[in-house]
Amino acid sequence: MTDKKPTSITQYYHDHPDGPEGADKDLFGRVAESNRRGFLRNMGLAAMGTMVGAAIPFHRNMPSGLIPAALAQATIEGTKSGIRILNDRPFNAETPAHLLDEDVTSNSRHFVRNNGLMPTDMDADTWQLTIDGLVDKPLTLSIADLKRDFEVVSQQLVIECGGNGRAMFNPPARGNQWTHGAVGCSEWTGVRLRDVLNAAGVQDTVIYTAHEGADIHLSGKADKMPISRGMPIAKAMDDANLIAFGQNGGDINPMNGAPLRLVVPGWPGSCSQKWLTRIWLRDQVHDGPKMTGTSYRVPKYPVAPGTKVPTEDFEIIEAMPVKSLITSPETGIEGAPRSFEVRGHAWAGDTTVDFVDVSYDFGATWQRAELSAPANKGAWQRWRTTVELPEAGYYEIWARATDANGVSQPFAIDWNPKGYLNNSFHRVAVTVA
Ligand SMILES: Nc1nc2c(c(=O)[nH]1)N[C@H]1C(S)=C(S)[C@@H](COP(=O)(O)O)O[C@H]1N2
Ligand SMILES: [Mo]
Repeated sequence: MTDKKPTSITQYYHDHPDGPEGADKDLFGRVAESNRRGFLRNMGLAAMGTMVGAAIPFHRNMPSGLIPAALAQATIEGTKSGIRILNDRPFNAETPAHLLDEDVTSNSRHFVRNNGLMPTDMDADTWQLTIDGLVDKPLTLSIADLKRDFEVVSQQLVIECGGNGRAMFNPPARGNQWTHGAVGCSEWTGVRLRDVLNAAGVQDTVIYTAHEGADIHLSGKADKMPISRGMPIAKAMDDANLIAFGQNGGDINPMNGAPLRLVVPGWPGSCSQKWLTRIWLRDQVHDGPKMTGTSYRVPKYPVAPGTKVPTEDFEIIEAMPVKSLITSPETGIEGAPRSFEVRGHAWAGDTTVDFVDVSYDFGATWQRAELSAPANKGAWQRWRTTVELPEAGYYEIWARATDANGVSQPFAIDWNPKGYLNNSFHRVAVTVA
């Protein structure tokens, strides 16, 4: 038990001298991994009571390891609003589609996907980034060094989790049950990854990057990383990638990787390492945590739903597929007028969106939407159109984007074991008065 009065559950777990496991043990009397019900006892009960601001009459029924919803909410209070929490430890939250209506996603509405616990120290003044491995000159840079030695640019960039849409898989796929909202397009400020790699001198033998961050493994073990992914060097040299220290004109939201993160648009969000401390250049495909097995990997061939696929038949996900989101109207509205604007965003991995079509008759007919060019490479594109519905009743609005290679979103996608890459149409329910 720490003697300091904790101000939040995150801080309590962070500050505990025996790490998160010790915190669980103090609060619940046993570690969270246990399936049995624990008790909030003595000091744990007192600490929890202080944190929720009231006594907990039914504390004896609280499952071991349960973080009260009030506290999960409190950890994001003031920095996130309206986002839907899927999991509190590690913390994962998605943004309802209608809250993604802004052209540029505000900090408070950018989804959060954490594989571990946030770092305790996120001080921009002392932060250091190391570039090493197969480079001519290993570099250790502060954020001030980055700002001084490299061109600083701001770009709107899409980050989408590879598992966005997983909730619609049948049979269900394990993992966070993202519906549509594990995507965002903030304006990120930083330096180009390419410029920094060039300054270090990329050797000819390099084929892959490896990214490391300062977040903490759920076990609390210092020698374990929650996630460390990488990408082929050709993708790393794309000038859209940033080593970012700013989000939407201010600091990066702590949950989105402050004070320094990678932003790699178009590829699974997991390539965009948060709380970035190291980029290591390698002569082999990176094999860090969440690079191997079935993580961010899909079968090389279509499989029937529910099939067990041998791990050697999986390949690493690269560019994300073409996709669109309806951000207005909000799904479930009742009493809509016959005519209203339908709008949203569309994006397409490493390419751009050519057109977006909208249907209100379950896909029998489609009307073409107006579509804007991306603000810059890696940004999503705004689309809008006005629909005129023939009479009162229940309708579904569907949106379907087609990319510059002529590839369209499907009605339903091929199932895969981990539920990645679901780019089926977004459907919104509307009842007309
Ligand atoms: N250090 C670190 N970086 C990380 C992760 C993480 O858990 N730790 N999650 C990754 C995943 S899976 C995604 S989808 C994106 C999400 O970025 P966001 O939380 O800013 O939305 O961050 C990536 N970078
Ligand atoms: Mo992700």
